[in-house]
Amino acid sequence: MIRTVETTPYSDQKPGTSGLRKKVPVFQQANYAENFIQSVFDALAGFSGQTLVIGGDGRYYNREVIQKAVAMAAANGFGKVIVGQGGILSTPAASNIIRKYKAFGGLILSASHNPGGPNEDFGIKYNIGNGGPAPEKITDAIFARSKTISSYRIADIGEVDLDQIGTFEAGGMTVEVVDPVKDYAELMESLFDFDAIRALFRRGFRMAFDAMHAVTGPYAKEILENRLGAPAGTARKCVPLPDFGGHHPDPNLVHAKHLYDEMMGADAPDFGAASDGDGDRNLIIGRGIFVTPSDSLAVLAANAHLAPGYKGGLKGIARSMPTSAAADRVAEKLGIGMYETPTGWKFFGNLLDAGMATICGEESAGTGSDHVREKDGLWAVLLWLNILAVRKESAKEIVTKHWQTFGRNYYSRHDYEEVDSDAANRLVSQLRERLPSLPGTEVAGLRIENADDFSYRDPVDGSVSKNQGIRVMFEGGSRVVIRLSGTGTAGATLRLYVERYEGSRLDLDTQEALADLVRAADEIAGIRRHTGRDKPSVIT
Ligand code: G16
Repeated sequence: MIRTVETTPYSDQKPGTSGLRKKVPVFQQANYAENFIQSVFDALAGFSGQTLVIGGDGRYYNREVIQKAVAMAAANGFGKVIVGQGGILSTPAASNIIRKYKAFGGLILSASHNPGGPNEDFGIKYNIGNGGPAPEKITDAIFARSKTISSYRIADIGEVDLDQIGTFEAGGMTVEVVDPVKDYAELMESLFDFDAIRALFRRGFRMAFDAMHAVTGPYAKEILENRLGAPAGTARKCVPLPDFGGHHPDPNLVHAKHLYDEMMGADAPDFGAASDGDGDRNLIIGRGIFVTPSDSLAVLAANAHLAPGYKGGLKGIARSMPTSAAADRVAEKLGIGMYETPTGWKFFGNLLDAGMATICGEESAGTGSDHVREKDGLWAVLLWLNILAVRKESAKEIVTKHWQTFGRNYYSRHDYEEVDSDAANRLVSQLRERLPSLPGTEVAGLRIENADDFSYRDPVDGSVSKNQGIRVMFEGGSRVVIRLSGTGTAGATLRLYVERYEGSRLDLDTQEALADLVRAADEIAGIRRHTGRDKPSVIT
């Protein structure tokens, strides 16, 4: 039986950089998740009888919302849902399944790298038929609908069994529960030289992969240990837990510090990596060297042809604006297109669909390619492994040679988390007003060449996205970028991105190399004055 349930709108269901993210108690309010899911369906057209993919990262409240989503999909006329066993699908695996089985779209339940648990974060994101995050025109329509919604439709189908792989009928709709790993593992085998990587492990290569008790665990175990022959124990913390073991599943130098320390230690493995809550981010640490996501993008782009899936070369490279320009130098050398987009993987979708870019990356630990339409943590790790297996050099040697060829973009991001939202907005609006007066002036001994608020015109569909981050460019190619995060769930997170290019001085300490730029940023934007903080909460 299909029920139409009356509801009243919530005013705060505006999707951020990557879907709707809120604390679990917010999602647990009466009809909160239902309102948002119905708003998604109402913003779409033409899905009657079509397939919807549903899966999540296993965090607290995942199973409950999946049950609601399945029952609502049935009531709204979908012909079939494909659900990952146990409600599990990593974000890149969901993207792959949407594409492979030509689904209409998918609901991905995740708050990515944010913590999980009864009082932590939850999220819902809609992906379109190309497998990628819905573009702004759809997320705007979802938000508009959420403000006027008065009812939702749900089928009385009871609790469906998500734990058995198989196909059954529920509410007039087909439900297929699938192995979350199989299709994804096959895709990886089609892209990378598994024989070469197997031989690498046979030569005694040691690796530490930290799944952070998040969704990548089962994928890493199957691919690294079962298919590639890495010794048991290579993949660690592989059981996804609803609270990620009480930690932030954020693969950065703060939340994966234990891995960093191990990789810098005397008996370090050859290669260390980690991924986040929903499996789309990656952390790469070679023995004795942390590889920034921006550098990783550049190294992967320069060496991708060594993997079978990319042996024909790249069509182009895309990066988000705050990501360092290291990849730009690779694109220039390869003579291919380079695209600079706003923060948010959704902005890469059109470039990938149009065949203008093959590899994309972001400073926020995201790298991926045209194999899916999401960033992909394990994909990045496997491409690194493929390159290490072919070049037979260490990660440190590969990165050092890369800098010797292209120069080095010293890069760091300083985050001020849970800042008072009014103070953060005031900082940004005052800085925006000052922009026209900045060029030609000198701050902290540095001369400002240009300053603007980044605006992007999508070269494929012509859509324009304004106010995507304030850039202050200095003479000599250094720059600072300031923007507010679109993924936090408490207060505002102010991000300061700092970058300096050096052609030949390649072994400076990163924070020392950037210190004058950090001072300049504070002088220009009044970060300490506005936030009341004397230092960032996280430096990556
Ligand atoms: C999401 C987006 C990324 C973005 C990141 C940080 O990643 O998909 O494109 O770079 O958030 O965004 P912000 O700076 O606005 O917080 P994820 O892994 O959280 O889905």
